[in-house]
Amino acid sequence: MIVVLFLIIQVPFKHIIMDLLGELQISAMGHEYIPFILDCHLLPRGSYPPKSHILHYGPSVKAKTVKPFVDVTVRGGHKVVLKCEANQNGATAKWLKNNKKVSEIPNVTITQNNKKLILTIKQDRRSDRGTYTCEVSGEKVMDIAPQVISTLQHQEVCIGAKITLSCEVDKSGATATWKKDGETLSQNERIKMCQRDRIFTLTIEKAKLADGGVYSIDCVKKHIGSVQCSARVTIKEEFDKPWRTFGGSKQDEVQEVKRMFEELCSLRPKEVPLRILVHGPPGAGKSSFINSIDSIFKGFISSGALADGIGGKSFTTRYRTFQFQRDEDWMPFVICDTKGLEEKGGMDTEVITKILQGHVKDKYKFHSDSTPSDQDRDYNPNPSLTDKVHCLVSVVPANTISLIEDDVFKKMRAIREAASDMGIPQVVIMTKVDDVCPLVKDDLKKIYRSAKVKEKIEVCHNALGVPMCFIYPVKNYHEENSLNPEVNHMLLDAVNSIMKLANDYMNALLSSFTG
Ligand SMILES: Nc1nc2c(ncn2[C@@H]2O[C@H](COP(=O)(O)OP(=O)(O)OP(=O)(O)O)[C@@H](O)[C@H]2O)c(=O)[nH]1
Ligand SMILES: [Mg+2]
Repeated sequence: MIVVLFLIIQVPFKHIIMDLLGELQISAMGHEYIPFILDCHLLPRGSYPPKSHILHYGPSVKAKTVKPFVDVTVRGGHKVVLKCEANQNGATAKWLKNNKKVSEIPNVTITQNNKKLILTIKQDRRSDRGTYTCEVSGEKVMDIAPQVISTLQHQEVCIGAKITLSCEVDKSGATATWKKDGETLSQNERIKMCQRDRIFTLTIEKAKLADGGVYSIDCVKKHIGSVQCSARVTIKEEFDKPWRTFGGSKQDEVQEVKRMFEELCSLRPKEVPLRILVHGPPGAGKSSFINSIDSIFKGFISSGALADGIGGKSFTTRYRTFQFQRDEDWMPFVICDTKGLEEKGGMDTEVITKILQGHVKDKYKFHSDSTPSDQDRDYNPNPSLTDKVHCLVSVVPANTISLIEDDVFKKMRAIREAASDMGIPQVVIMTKVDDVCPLVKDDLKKIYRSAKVKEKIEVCHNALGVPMCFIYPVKNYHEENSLNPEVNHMLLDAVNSIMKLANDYMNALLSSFTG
């Protein structure tokens, strides 16, 4: 390949004549005390210096110690001679190429004749490309800002993975400031910044959705100048591996759903029925959850527990108990529906506590200003073991979880406390996951790969204090008109876990009676 030696002199009053056919001539105008930079690039014929080689100027240092280079004419493949002159005999000169001592480069010789300082490149080779600087008596003729030689790269990172951004500049002694979306970053447990000579690295462990954005670095060489570069980091909302696996073995979906359903039907508690209570904010999907379980038993979309799409006040106004049937057999468990917890005031906590204790009969009509008492015909003064609740299920909508009033969460925590005092196990059903993550809406199998869903589960865990492992994301049947194995899979996974906990609690109650 034919190469052309480019010599660019960034000096005011200098005049450059270039012959792109392989010849370059530089003529000095004879100004003796003008500061200058000599930047020498050896490039393939016809190409131009890349943009990053454009020089930035820092403040000039005393130049009167040196005369400018004299005129130079260079032909491709020929020798290059760079000359300058000190203002006194015996001045010591240090030649640098890309900030490295030139003496380390075999192709180059340096000579000094009294005030004259000469650098000779024997033959122009690709490796001679670079920036040459002359320092006289420890004073640089001119220094230039650092240049980026390896820039930050745009990247797409899976949530939870490590983000690494690196950049290299051509000069030692620079310091860096990292920014994200224009805000200066500081180090913490997850974010580390390090520098190895000219290489700057930023690492962020366990990437979160909020880590996505534009990262930039500003490399500064004090009193000289600076250079910046930036890159966009995109966080993929899908984990590489699911963060939780569905219960059961990893068979074919339809087979697995059958197996889970059989497991549910084979439940044989020592006392029946096991009683499950759902509670939560209005419109959370409590009734839809019960309908969805009923649909799995019936084999078609059912609507025994009336659900409603108009928000605000609770659509369910009565305490209702639902039992499920498979062919001729009634299942040994019931799920009880309640009205949504009021945002302000009301007797919700007291009423639900009475339900937990087994004092409230089926079809009790909720009143916001009273609790069931032994005067009421729907009051059960002597609840049996099976009238009591054996598992409390809090239903929370994933799509509006952050909009739920604090007072509602307070009530839910108070109800959980009452249940805990009685030793009742607790589970959270997080509904409407399809509304929160398009990934899941398109493919329900991605439920445990979705970063959004995991984030909502964490919010729920923090708001209610229920361990993450007892929070089940589900999608209820709400718009479909036929069953779907993936919806059933999620629902059965949750229901099987609820029934195991309830059965376990029933066994504990029985052994405390007998023991
Ligand atoms: N997208 C989506 N919508 C749901 C889901 N579950 C329920 N819905 C819808 O949410 C709305 C409220 O559902 P309900 O089951 O009536 O909620 P609820 O908790 O019983 O409400 P109240 O009885 O009023 O306290 C209805 O329009 C349902 O169709 C779900 O998993 N995904
Ligand atoms: Mg309801």
